[in-house]
Amino acid sequence: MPMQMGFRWYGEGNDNISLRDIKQIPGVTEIVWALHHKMPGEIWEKEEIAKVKEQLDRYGFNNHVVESVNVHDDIKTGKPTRDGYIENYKETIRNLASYGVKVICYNFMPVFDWTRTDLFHPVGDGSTALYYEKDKIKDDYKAMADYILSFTEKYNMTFPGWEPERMAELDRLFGEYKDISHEKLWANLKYFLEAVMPVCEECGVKMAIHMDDPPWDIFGLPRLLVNEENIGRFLSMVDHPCNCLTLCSGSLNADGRNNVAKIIRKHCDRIAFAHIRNVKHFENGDFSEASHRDCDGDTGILEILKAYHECGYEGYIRPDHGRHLWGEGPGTVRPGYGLYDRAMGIMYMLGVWDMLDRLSENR
Ligand SMILES: [Mn+2]
Repeated sequence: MPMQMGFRWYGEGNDNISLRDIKQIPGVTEIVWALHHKMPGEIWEKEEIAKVKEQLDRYGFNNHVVESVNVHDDIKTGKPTRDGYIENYKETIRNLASYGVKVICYNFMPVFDWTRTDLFHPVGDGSTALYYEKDKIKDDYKAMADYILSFTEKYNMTFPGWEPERMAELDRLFGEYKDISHEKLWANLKYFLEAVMPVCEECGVKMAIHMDDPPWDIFGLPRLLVNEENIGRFLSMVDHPCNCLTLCSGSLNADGRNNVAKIIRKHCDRIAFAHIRNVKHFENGDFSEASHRDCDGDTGILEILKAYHECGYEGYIRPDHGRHLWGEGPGTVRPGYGLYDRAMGIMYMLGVWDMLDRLSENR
């Protein structure tokens, strides 16, 4: 069985890209989906899951991968109320599994999900891409949240992890994380995983944690999934075959010291879901997202694909963010989730993969 190619889709009425469009991209068998109206901590009900499955079935797509079932902040901060939210999470795992879901992507980042300073930054060829300007992420978290939310209001779209309801409570949230050190966050992550692993095992579901994006502390908030050493710690801390990774090449390589291919070779058996994204670094620490072609960025896409191929990777994979092209921009696409560049990313990956197959057959 080869790797299984997916495409992230925000759902009927919530994404300008249709399943019909996606069907025309060669090689895509998986729709990476979610119930985006759900707040962290809410149970995903069977009827809602069934509805999405029906939509995907019509096009012959699998629903095996969900991204994301977000973890409630009370679990991350270890409040007494966490046990109730963990019970809800278990119920969601059971409900998802009963409709065929096999991998749940999630993250354990405090307060903020992915973070960028410009969502539509000119790349130089007429396209735009997500961009991170290091100097802009210092102490003023409110300015950054306002910037992201200005897109939400202007274009009437919400971004996963940036729900206005949560952002309205930033001061309260920051207060709750005041005493949460790296070690406390590790302990709370362990507590959560040890609680859900028996359900995962019983249902055949893998929990696949996404790397922190970017892979360093921001606004004084601790981040854990940031490098090879911490990934090793995470996997041995809860050494269970259902405790897996969403290895996001772009997130990790935002720190140029991370060698993603090396991490793949070391932990391939625990990677349930692969995100392929290319990042271009600038000398001052800024970075821009780039096309999936190896030479357009610094992530080492060819070496990464070669590592997956050598390991006989049979898990799920998808292009991660792409640039916005050919008329795509604010109001027509979600930042990073246009149609064209991700479709080209898929063709690039499949081209490399097919050739690696051919070369290994002839060996
Ligand atoms: Mn990713």
